[in-house]
Amino acid sequence: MRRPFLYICQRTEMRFQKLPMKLNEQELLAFFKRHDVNKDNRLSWDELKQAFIDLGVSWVSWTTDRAMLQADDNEDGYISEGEMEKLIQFALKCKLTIK
Ligand SMILES: [Ca+2]
Ligand SMILES: [Ca+2]
Repeated sequence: MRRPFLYICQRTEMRFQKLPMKLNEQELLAFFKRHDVNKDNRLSWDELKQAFIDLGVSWVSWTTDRAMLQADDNEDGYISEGEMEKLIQFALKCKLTIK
């Protein structure tokens, strides 16, 4: 079951208020692309998790699960380039990048 987007953000917001970074959309896109370590142009669960670790997210596995649910449209377990926009919106809406 997918939960409504806003519900997830409300739940996560509190936990991410102290993050040290503030990135805009383009910086986030570049940031996530840098975490495609095997260069297959998509982010696996582990690659995404590492990205959140580097962002300073404290509930990393939880956040990675939620991000996957939101962004992985075709449910293949990877965030492809076409799905990254949703991933970025998730990060921005949940204030993952704001101090
Ligand atoms: Ca990859
Ligand atoms: Ca996918």
